[in-house]
Amino acid sequence: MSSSPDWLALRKDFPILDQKVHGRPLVYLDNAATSQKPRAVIEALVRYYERDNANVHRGLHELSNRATNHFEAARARAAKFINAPSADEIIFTRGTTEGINLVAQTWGMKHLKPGDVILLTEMEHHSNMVPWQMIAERTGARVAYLPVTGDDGLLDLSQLDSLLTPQVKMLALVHISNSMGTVNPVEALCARARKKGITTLVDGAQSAGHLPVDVQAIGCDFFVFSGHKICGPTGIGILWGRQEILNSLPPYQGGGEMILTVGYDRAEFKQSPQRFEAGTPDISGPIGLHAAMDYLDAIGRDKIWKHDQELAGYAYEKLSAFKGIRLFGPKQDRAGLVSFLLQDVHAHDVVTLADRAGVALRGGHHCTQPLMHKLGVESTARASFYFYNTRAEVDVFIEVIGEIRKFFGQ
Ligand code: 7TS
Repeated sequence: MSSSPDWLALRKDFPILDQKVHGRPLVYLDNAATSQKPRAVIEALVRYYERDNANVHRGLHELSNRATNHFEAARARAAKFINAPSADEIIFTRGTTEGINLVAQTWGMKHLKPGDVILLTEMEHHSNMVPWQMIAERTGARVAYLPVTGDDGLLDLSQLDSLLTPQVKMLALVHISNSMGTVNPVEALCARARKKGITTLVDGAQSAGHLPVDVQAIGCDFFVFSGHKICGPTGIGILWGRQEILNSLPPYQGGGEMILTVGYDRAEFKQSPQRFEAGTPDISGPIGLHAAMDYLDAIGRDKIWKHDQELAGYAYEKLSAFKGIRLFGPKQDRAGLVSFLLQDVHAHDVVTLADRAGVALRGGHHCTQPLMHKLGVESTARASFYFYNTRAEVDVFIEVIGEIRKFFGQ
């Protein structure tokens, strides 16, 4: 399929978008926080609960077999979605946050010792920062950061060599920044780390549903993302890790399903993925996520990416024309979001007034508080796009920002 998708027809797959908010047509530009769900995903969830609901992996009856088959088919689909070599390397989590916590607590407890360094970047989301700070505290390791150059939201790669010391054991970094829209050169960074024997984790929360992802091409050791940001349900995410690493790690939580045998004193554990999936999992989540991955790949993530970038580029260009506006993130090659501040107007006021006009934005530190501090701001306003957004919606957004400026006498 080389022709351009019919974006307006696709938009009709999302029932939620067809509504008014405060009397104005909803313009949903908070996709970096969570995406909306197409009918195909909603129907997959309903179908599962209406026909197949049973616990997985333990029943010998028909419904349990069906539920298990759907659940495991979703795992295989997730492997294909990111070109993982094996479905056994796919662990179902609650989301990106849980995936990173799982790696920090299992890999970190096994491999980190006093004096070791976990290298992050200054643009990490709190969920790729706090779990490492916590494990550093417990193991005596230390967290270090690859700096961001400034408002352009780029990594200062000139510092990399001096930061990649022999003490660095883990490089964990974000693929696409949720507050800046930066697309980081993860392949090159993982290759540099790998040469030095450093384990790598890539936070794909903002990338997995927006561009084609190939974990083998990226060359990382772990990759994490959330279902709810890629048209899937909330409460389900994916952690991919290399099989040899996963099977060498201690379990994350103990309980049913993750054991081979249990005695009163000790237990033996299964291999990945069951090793990391104690208890009854979220079953409908993977099934909904399966439908979401099918839906996105039927469109083509290469096309989604182009559409995202076009909308963000257009919005960035229009916003640049406003006098006194401060724009964050790279001028070129940005992902599908724009982060900005109007002169002397708090980001929360922008978001509240935009909401009155039906435009859903996000204002705040975007869970990148240290980066905001570094840039000398408390918060920014952010518009984040997805394939169901249109140029006409960007025009509404720009018009509304213009009205807000007038309201503040600008
Ligand atoms: N990493 C990045 C880069 C993110 O953008 C987010 C969520 C997370 C991790 C955490 O994902 P979760 O699904 O486990 O919560 N980002 C945002 C955001 O930008 N606005 O709300 C949530």
